[in-house]
Amino acid sequence: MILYCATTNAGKLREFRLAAQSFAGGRIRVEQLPDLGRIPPCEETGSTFEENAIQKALYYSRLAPGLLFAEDSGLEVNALGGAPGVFSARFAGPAATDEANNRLLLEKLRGIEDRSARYVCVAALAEGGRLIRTFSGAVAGRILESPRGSGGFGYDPLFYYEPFGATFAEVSAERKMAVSHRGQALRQMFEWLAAGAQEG
Ligand code: ITT
Repeated sequence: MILYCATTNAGKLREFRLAAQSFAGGRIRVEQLPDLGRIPPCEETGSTFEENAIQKALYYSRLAPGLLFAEDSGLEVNALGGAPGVFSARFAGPAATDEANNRLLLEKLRGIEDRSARYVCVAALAEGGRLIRTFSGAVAGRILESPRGSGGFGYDPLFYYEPFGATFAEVSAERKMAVSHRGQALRQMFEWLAAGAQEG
C-alpha cells in the first residue's frame, strides 16, 4: 500500500520512510506527493500542532491520488513559555536554516538555568480532503549550551535526551525513532493502518 506524504523537510522525509520500514514492516510505502514542488505551499495558520497538521493534511490530500498524511512538529522550551512551538521551523525568520534557529535558541537561553524542553509531533491522516484521524507523540529532554553530534536535523544537536546520555544528533536514526515524538506518533499511525489493511 502507498501512503502519500507532503513535506518540504528532507529530515522528516527520511524519518517517515524509516518509520514505515520499522513499524509496518515494509507493507506500507511512503511516497512524496507527486509534483509537490509545483504546488503552492500550504499556509500554516493554526496555533497548535494539531491544527496545523490537520490544515496541511486536508490541503494536500485534495491533490493526492490516495491516502495522505501530513505532520506538524516542533520544540517547546519551558523557560521560553513553550516557544518556538509551532514556529520551530521559522524561529529565526521565514526561510531560516537549522543553524540559524539553533543559534537563536542558544542566545535566548543564555544564562537561563531551566533548560527543560520537549518535542511534540501530530500526524494527520486524510483522504480527498476528509480527515480520518490524528496521532500524536512527545518526548522530554533538555537544551545543551552547545551543539553535539551530526545526525538528525533541526534542533537535534542541542536536544539532550537523558536516558541515552546523548543528543538526538549523536545517536542512530533507529535509536531516535524508538523514543522520539515522531516515532511515537508514526508507530501508532502505521500500526493502525497495518491492522486495517490486514482486515480489509
Ligand atoms: P513541512 O511543514 O513541510 O512538513 P517543516 O519543517 O516546515 O516541514 P513544521 O512546520 O512541522 O515542518 O516544523 C517542524 C520544525 O520543528 C522543524 O523544521 C525543526 O526545526 C523542528 N523539529 C521537529 N521535529 C524535529 C526533530 O525530530 N528533530 C529536530 N528538529 C525537529
